[in-house]
Amino acid sequence: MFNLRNSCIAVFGALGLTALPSMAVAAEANLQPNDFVGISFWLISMALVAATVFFFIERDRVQAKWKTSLTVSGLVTLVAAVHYFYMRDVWISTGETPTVYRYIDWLITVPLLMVEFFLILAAITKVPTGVFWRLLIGTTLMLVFGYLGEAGYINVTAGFIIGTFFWLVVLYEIFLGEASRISSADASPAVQSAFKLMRNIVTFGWAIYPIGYYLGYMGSGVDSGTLNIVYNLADVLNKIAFGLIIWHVAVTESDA
Ligand SMILES: *C/C=C(C)/C=C/C=C(C)/C=C/C1=C(C)CCCC1(C)C
Repeated sequence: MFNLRNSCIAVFGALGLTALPSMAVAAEANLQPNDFVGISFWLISMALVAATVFFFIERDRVQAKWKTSLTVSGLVTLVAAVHYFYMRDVWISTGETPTVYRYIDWLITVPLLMVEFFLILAAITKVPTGVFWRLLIGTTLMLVFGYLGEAGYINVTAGFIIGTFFWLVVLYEIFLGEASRISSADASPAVQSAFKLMRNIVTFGWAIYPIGYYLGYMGSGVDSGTLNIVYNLADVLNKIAFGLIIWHVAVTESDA
């Protein structure tokens, strides 16, 4: 049943959120009409706010066992929306790449995205907690080593190689490991197809970030404006579309 109280909390929470950065960052500069990177930050910020409200309101529509998955989707877009406000201000007022905000955002949202694989399986069958921990720890280490390399604490190439190793660890888990076996053996057709779509996103959608790292720090260099636009668009796929796949399977299974 539609729950007015929850919906109001989601909508007013989201509105309050949009006021945050203007209070914290004295943004002297305004968005210029030819600043396409800044415009992409704005667009994606708003899309993330809308997605957050949507996921939280849609929780009311699904069975209890699917609610956690939608909560997590909403938290991912909520955390990303707040970071996008700050990243947008950094870009608009300094023209610099907001790397540290990106990594803080990733450090929270990426493990949460990965845990969604566990959650959609756990909604329909028994899943050992080892799956949860491997997905969570694998993604966290991937990001920590990427950051250490990018920030200069360890060798750039070492950060890339070790980070990529942990990405492969989570890919193994969802393509060949226990999570993948549970999906093919025990999941309903709707959950199986969501699982497959989601792991393709983790393969192809996620590849954009290590490619950006490689080009920016190890290859011939890359224009920071282009890189930010590409990352911003990638986040639409990897955070919003990913959440919509989960929403779709939750609604399908609840109505079945
Ligand atoms: C919403 C944001 C997402 C899904 C970000 C994902 C980021 C990655 C998959 C980053 C991967 C990296 C490596 C595989 C190697 C080391 C450098 C990183 C951290 C860029």
